[in-house]
Amino acid sequence: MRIVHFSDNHLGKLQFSLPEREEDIYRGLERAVNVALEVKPDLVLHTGDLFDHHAPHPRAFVRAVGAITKLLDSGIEVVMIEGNHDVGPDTVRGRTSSAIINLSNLLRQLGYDGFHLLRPGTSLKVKDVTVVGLPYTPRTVNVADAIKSLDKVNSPDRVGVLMLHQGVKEMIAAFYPEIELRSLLSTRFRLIAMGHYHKKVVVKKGDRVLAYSGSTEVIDIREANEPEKYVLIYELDGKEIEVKERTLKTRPFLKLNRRINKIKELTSLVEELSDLASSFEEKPVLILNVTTSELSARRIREELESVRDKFLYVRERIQAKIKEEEVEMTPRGFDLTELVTSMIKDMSLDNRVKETAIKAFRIWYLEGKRGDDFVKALKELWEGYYEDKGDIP
Ligand SMILES: [Mn+2]
Repeated sequence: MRIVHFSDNHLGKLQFSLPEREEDIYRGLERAVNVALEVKPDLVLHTGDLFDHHAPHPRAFVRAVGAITKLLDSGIEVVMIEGNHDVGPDTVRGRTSSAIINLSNLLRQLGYDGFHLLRPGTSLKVKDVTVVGLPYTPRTVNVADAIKSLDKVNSPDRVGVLMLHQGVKEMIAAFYPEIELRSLLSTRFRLIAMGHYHKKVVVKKGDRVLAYSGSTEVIDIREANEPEKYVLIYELDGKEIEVKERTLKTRPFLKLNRRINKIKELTSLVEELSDLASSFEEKPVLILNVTTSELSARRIREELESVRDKFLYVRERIQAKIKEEEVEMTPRGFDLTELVTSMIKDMSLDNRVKETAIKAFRIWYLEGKRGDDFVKALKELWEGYYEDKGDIP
């Protein structure tokens, strides 16, 4: 029994507002599908966030259908769960809409029966394996209990496989986890395939495997630190589950942190960037952080102009060092978080509103999220609130 696992393609994301990045992201899914076609598994597990939005652009939908039907046409069963990006509020109808439900309906209308969307209460049996899954479940719901009730389908003569789109505390860093590793280990699942976290993590505990395959392209700029992407392959025939991996080709991402004070250093940085860029087949994305105490940000930007064309996209952060006397702007012992929190608490607002405002402030100030990251974190906050009101079908 062979299983291929991939996740978090985020189709339809127009990263940096670049059509090239939209295309790269489609290719992430297509490359993962090609790996599956090559290794011929009995089953493909997709652990959510196939789409970046619950109402994806038709282009994203068409590409998804094209890729998934390639698998189905070659007799490979596809099992999927919904990630947090695949579902969202349908404000007109006052309920949650799911791009995966729409995909599933379309595939059924086209006559495919090898596509399975798993939700609590449904399971799939293939050979000696039973697969169950949970759609993304926010922290406002007891995720551990939901998993415990899925565990009931497990029988000793079959291999139990669980699919999740959640954060697991001990497996991921700097993310909002909904569950702890021990609550997964207290179940009888032999294989727990996960999505949500965009980096690959494989944990073996005795004869069981817990794994995040990661995303298939760099979706968030924070992934630029480790831009390698994978498809995981599980061989279930022996006593132990054997885990193999295949690296996916992705757009090169370069991240450089430099301290530049002299013009000479600036010129050699530009030369270095030029050499780096031409060492790749495809134009890379460059994330450049420059600190300077001598040069102006404008001077640095002017110099960078000559290499900008060699990259698909350059995101530069130029930080001029603040002089000593400017640093002590806030008196010692002053705690901005405390001040803002008590200000909000004093306001005559609904407690829920106050709580949300405090959380939003903390995301901005303590977690330091900005731009898209900040909007995404706010969205998650808001989705949690929305789901808590019981609007999930
Ligand atoms: Mn994701």
